[in-house]
This record gives sequence, structure tokens and C-alpha cells, in this order.
Amino acid sequence: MSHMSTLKLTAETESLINNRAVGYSLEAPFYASQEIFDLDVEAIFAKHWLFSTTEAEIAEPGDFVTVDIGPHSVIILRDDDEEVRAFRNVCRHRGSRLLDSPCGSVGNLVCPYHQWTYRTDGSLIHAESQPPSFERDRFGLKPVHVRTVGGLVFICLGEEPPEDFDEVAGNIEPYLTPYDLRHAKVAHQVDLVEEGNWKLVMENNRECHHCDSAHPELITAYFPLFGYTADDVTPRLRPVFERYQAAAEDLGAACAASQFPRDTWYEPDTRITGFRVSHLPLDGEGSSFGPDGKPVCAKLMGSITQARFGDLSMHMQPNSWFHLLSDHAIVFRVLPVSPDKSIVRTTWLVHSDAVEGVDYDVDSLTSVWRTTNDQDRVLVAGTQCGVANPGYEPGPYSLVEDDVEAFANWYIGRLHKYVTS
Ligand code: 3BY
Ligand code: FES
Ligand code: FE
Repeated sequence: MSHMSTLKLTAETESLINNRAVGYSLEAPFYASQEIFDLDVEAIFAKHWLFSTTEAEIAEPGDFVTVDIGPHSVIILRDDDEEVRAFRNVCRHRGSRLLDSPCGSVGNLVCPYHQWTYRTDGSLIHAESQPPSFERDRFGLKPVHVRTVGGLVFICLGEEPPEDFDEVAGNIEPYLTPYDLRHAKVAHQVDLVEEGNWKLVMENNRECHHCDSAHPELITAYFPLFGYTADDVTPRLRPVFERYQAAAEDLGAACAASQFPRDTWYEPDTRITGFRVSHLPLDGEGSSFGPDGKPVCAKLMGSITQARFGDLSMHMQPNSWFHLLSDHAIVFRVLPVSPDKSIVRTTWLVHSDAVEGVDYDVDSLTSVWRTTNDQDRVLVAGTQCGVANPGYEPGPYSLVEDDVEAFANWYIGRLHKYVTS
């Protein structure tokens, strides 16, 4: 990845990046400084592959979503040939923003300023009052790199995207295929504004050390053992761990019966596109994220045939995580807004034939994770306040916070690479 940094970093920021204490949470400026926020946008969000939207949200030709990241705005749409494309949301005439809505559907893309008109493939088809010498084909919309994997849409704003994405796509696609997200239906979507730096949102997602106390609703379905090994399990969690082991055996058998891949890739810190996939059992009835692991939709996803099929989760750097269940999927995307503000978008997907009010109702489908997200929102806001307190100093990660550490190591590693190359 080559780049031209437009930021001139202060010596203090360079020193923070170079001297980060491994095993400890990040220094306060990583969560609070405008300079580091701008660096995050430039070095992380504008250079890496980002999960952006689902194909289900742009199911028909002309359907689009816009994604705003710092000063960048991207249009992601399905063109008339059903290809997914992404463009800079900037008119090639005098630069007006082209599409202002977060989502919608267009025939062509018409600039609101002087009506330059682009086809869904980005080509310019109409520009009024230009001289005869005007070369229309020089002024198509600027493309942004875009890739779809198993119904998930990734974009990269960098000129030369990380080359490891083919391998990552090859690794994760077999896990996603049985759920057929490409043909799923969006049942619900929520944008939650969080009063916290985007990294606090991600770090909070990367551990379940807080689950047992913070998420009473979630843990009736979800084993709060994320990051634990048999050695780390506290006496309090021992019975949970024993239930988990029994459920894991059942899930292994169910996966084998459906020839579903069961291995786990776990490289969230070392790859450029760090990620982790795991397939874990659920507690209670073991089917879904309803109370006590109960199903929340009567139609199963894709080609899944068994309700008790656990939770196929995927955690990706820098900004996403996913939970795929037998009866629905939940997709999470974090975008940075300012040093102390982020937006978490949660999208619930169901089988395209699932009928609201018959197979599912939105309230029960979304209840546990709406509640969980809100509990996490409070924890993140509290941490943002704490790290901005002059009394804050980085503290040590526990044995069950490996993935928080992996996220922090990945992040610092990517910044270091960016500032030194
Ligand atoms: O959404 C998640 O996957 C994380 C991991 C465990 C805690 N939290 C629920
Ligand atoms: Fe878009 Fe003029 S700026 S048509
Ligand atoms: Fe949480």
C-alpha cells in the first residue's frame, strides 16, 4: 500500500504511536485528540477494506446507499447490469455532493446543482451547454474499490487496496454461503449515536468480560465466555462453561451433518485485513437471540435446515462484526464521526420469504440486541468520559481481553506502518 500522507503529525503523536505499551489500553489522545482522529480517518478508514452495507439493502438496479466517513462520501449502488459499484459522491462538474439521502433508488444520478447526469455505471450522459469540444467520457464518476463477499459489501477508499482481501474473502465466504445473505431481506435497521471514540466502541465489542454484569438479556442466549479458555473460567462461570461444552458437542455434530465448515480462523492482529470467524453454540434453547435462546423468525436462513445451529460470528478490523443465526443475521458497522462520537448501524436480515407479522415481528426479532447495544452505548460513553479525565492512565488487559488487545495491536501496527512508509 503506497500513500501520500496529507497530515503532518506532531512529535507527540509520533511518539505515542512508537512507544505504545503493549498489554495496556491506549493512551488518552488516541480517544480524544482531533489530530489522531484525522489520522484514523486517513490511515485506517481511507486505506483499509471497510464493511459498508449489505447487498440486501441494494437489491434492485438503481438502489443506493451513501456512506460518509470524515470528509469522504461514497455512493454504493447496484447498476443496471446488477453489478455492485461504488463512486465518490462528488459531481465532476463543480463538485457538488450528488446524493444527499442515506439510501434510495435512482434511474440515473442527476446532480442537484446543474443537472449533470450519470448512468448507474458512473458514465456521464448529459452535461448542458458545454462546447462541442467537450469530452464527456473524461468526466465519469470516480470509482471506489468495491467487493462483495457472501452478500456483504466492502469498500476501500485507498488507491491501492490491501492485497490480502482475496485470501480473506476466500476464507470467509464458505461460512457465509449457507446463510445466503445476498437474497435476504432487511427486516430492521437502527443507527445508534454513541458518545465515544470509534475505537472504544470496537474495543467494547471485542470482549465479553462485561457481558455477565452488563447484558442480562443477551446472556440468556449467549454464553458470556468470549475470550475465555478452560483455565480462565471463574468459579461463578463454571456451570455456564459446562453447559457450553455440552452444547459445543451438539453443534459440532450438527455442522458435520450439514457439511458446514467448523474450523476457526483467528488472525485479527496480524493481517492487514484482520478478522476472526467462529461458530459457537448458544445457551438455553440454543436456536437464536430470543430470550433463553429461542427462535425469533419462523423461516430459516438460506440453506440452513436446523434451528439449533449456534452463532456464526465474524469480527473484522477496523469497523464491523456479524452474527449469523439459523433464523436471522445481524450486521454491525461502526463509523467515526468525531474524536468522541461514532455511529453504530445495526441491520437485521431475515429470509426473503419471511413475512412480518406472520414469521416474525420486528419487536421480538430485535429486542435483545437493541437492549444490548444500548447497554454498550452507556459503557462506551462512560469510558469516553473516563479516558478524557486527566486522572486516566492506560490499564492492563485481563486474560479474557485478547481480542481487545488484538484490535489495539492491529490498530497501532497499521498506524505505525502508515507513518513509517
Ligand atoms: O458482539 C460480539 O460479538 C461481542 C463479543 C462478545 C461480547 N459482544 C457481545
Ligand atoms: Fe454538478 Fe454542476 S456541480 S452539475
Ligand atoms: Fe457488550
